[in-house]
Amino acid sequence: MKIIHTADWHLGKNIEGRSRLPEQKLFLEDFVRICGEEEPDLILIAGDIYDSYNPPAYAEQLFYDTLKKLSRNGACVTVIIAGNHDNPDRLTASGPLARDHGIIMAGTPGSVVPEGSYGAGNVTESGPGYLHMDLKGEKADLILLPFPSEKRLNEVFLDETEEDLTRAERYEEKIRSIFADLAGHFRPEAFHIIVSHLFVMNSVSDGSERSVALGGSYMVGGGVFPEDADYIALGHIHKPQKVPGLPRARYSGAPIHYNQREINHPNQILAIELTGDTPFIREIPLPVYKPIEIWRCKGVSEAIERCQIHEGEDSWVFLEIETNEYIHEEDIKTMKKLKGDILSIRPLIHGENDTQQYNPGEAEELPFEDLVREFYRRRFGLEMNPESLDLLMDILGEEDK
Ligand SMILES: [Mn+2]
Repeated sequence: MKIIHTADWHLGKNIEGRSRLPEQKLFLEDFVRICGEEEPDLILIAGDIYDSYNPPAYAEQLFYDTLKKLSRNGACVTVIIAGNHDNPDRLTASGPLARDHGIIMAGTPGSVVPEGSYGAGNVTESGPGYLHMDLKGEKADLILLPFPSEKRLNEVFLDETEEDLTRAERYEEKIRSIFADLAGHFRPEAFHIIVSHLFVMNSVSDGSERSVALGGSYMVGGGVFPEDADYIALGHIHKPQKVPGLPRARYSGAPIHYNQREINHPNQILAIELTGDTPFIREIPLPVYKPIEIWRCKGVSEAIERCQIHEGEDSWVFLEIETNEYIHEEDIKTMKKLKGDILSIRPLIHGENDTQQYNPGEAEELPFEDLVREFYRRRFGLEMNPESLDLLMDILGEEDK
């Protein structure tokens, strides 16, 4: 059985208010082409299809158009789960119409995929969180766990764990027991596949999902997964990676660099051949459709010169200028006229921006409020206004309750 695994498309996502749609279109064209060449039996999209609960109409249109092409008239089954950025109900609303194209969707933990035919696939049995499928003479048993926020889990699965555990421990315990229970439905003669969108410990975070650990779910250890899974397709972390100690679990990573912290990641999708023994996993590289660059210049004239040299090049630029004075509006206009895709121009006042470099361990120790203030200072070169900070702390406090 041949599988293609991808995740974290974030369709509709912008950068500093500028659309990434042209890049997303290029990726989807490549994805359709690669899947046409590879001819997988199964495509797994492990969450964060869209970037927001209310994706723009063009993003939805792009998604549906892509799904239709991927199905090769139903020859390939595509399985989609919701990530934390997706609206589960909205994502799966088209489910009944999508069935003929071999598309299976799960929005929330515990969703039941109706039995019946999905293109070339036939779901012969299903229940909350799992399904059995016949697919071109082979059998595949799937466990689908869309983004398991604490809230979504509590709505579906009852909590019977011990009182003396911390919330994070209780959460991990719950995830472990969900997988263990669902693995009880694995048939010995079938391939065992898990698709989920969550943060597994020891994964190297890229920064962009850090807030999620604060806003509704926690990291879990790799031990939460059942041992007899043949492949575990994960989404949520944008840097492609293996989960330490779990050779069969992978994050495919995002197909596009979505912020400055992601620019050194490779972009790729994964092709997996399941044969009954160890899965054979192949990384299929994707091009960087439009690179994000950080230019640090010594003074305004150097910055203008650099804009001239790179005039007309297709890249996003964060421009940092070392200076002791105010950057004049005229100079900013000149730079932006030369290089249209400058996302921000940030003055680096001498001696102020190189202070306070935390080691990762140190930063973990600091109160969240201090980290936010420091982040804001570094990002914008300004103090965060106290009202905004209070509001943020209030919102996070409510989340805790
Ligand atoms: Mn995510």
